Amino acid sequence: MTKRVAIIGAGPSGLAQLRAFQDAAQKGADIPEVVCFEKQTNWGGLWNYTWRTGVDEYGEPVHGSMYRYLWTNGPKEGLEFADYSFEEHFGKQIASYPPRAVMFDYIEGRVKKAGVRDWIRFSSVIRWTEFDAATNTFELTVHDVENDRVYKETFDHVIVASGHFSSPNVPEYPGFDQFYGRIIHAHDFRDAREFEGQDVLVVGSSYSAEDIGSQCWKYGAKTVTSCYRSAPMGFAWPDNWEEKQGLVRVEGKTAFFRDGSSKNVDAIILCTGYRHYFPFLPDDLRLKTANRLAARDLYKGVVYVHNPQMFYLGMQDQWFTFNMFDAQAWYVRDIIIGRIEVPADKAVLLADVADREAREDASDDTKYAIKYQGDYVKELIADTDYPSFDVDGACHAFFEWKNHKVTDIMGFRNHCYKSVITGTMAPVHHTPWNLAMDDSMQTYLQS
Ligand code: FAD
Ligand code: NA7
Repeated sequence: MTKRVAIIGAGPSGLAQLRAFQDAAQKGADIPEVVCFEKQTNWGGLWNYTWRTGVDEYGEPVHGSMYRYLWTNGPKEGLEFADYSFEEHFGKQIASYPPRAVMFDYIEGRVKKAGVRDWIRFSSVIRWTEFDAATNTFELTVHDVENDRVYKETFDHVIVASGHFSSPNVPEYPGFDQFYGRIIHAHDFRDAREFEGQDVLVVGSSYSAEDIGSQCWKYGAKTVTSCYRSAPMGFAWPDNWEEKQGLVRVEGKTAFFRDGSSKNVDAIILCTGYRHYFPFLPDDLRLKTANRLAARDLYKGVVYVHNPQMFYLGMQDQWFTFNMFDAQAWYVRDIIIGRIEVPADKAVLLADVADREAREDASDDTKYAIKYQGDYVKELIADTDYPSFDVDGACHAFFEWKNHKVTDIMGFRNHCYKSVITGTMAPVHHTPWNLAMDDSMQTYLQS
């Protein structure tokens, strides 16, 4: 095959795409030349931890939003690769909420085994992409930042796997410029010990607010105050955690809230989400979507309706992650190698998107949303040779996880679930999450 395919990003989505092509090649299929461009010096995307914030050693915006002591915020049984189980990687079943380093090792294990590292050009930032309608090809402008060399290359397909939890959404509130303390976005949060003994305010009521607040609580913040714009998280928080209505303004060290109350705080952490940000794409190729399950303008959640030679992976809001990226990557691979046909009529593609949006909008119930995304995973894997697995079982693990959080928000990570890939039950972890200060892989994997 003479086609050339560019993948932008070697995080879990881009790596899924590499593994999908490698799997087809291993089974004898004719595959295109695949080149993956990764701006960091290593693979793993957000799971590749960095202490850096702001810009990296080359002056590029730091991609990483993960922090020390991060443990998965959902059970690993919901994200396990169908072709590479945790048991295969670690040689035994492990507890259900692994810390970041353990997850990184697992992600890396599969692609090391596949032998695809040579397909990736590291320290290579995609600066610009252009489509030439005359030749039906894309021209990518690449900056090899290590050698400070800019060059252009041509491809038949572009697969954008650059993630969407990196470029922060940073609101400003009156008085921020005069605040007597530190104000950061979750993207720049690294080590909770920085806030030991402090009164911390987290703004937002989603995953980052919950987990960064919990991290600060675990590592010794004096108090945690969280505040919401739309709806409270509503968990049974510990005594020194108070949930308040929306932030209105700050004055000196005092934060004022919508219900008229106020609180003195030392630091403000904006857990206000992220933006889909593609500075390397022109208007006609750039995805513009909210963070939702039915991402806008993506047929089957992956094919860009305005140019079906271009694909996006992992652009949805996520209950399912790694196994959904796999389902998407196998599907995109099969389009590229001619096993799956994309309808030529753009109206059909748009109708598919509209149907997905309508089905998502039909309910705001959490169980419905989890099942909706599970059904999406099933829909894609039904059309490819990605190993079939018990998606409903994974949904069930998510339902249980949700209940465990309601029962005990600081203890939900002490529960364990059954693998839908190997059928084995995870062991109970040796130390409850709130007491496990050492999150090294060595300590976590001790029986
Ligand atoms: P990313 O992991 O963001 O990878 C994108 C890659 O693209 C990066 O390596 C980046 O350097 C590269 N890139 C970007 N722009 C360019 C460019 N111009 N040129 C070249 N390369 C580029 N998911 C879970 O399943 N469980 C969790 O517990 C969990 N916790 C999370 C905690 C935090 C704080 C965050 C922010 C996310 C979390 N997630 C979690 C979700 C996370 O989005 C996915 O797990 C996963 O990392 C997404 O993979 P991705 O490859 O799509 O994107
Ligand atoms: P999310 O899930 O997109 O949530 C963003 C939160 O920020 C949400 O509660 C928003 O409130 C809130 N928000 C957004 N803008 C504002 C302003 N201007 N003021 C106050 N609050 C605001 O992002 P997360 O970072 O929590 O999670 C992203 C991923 O990281 C997730 O997949 C996890 O795995 C980790 P709203 O409800 O919209 O009113």
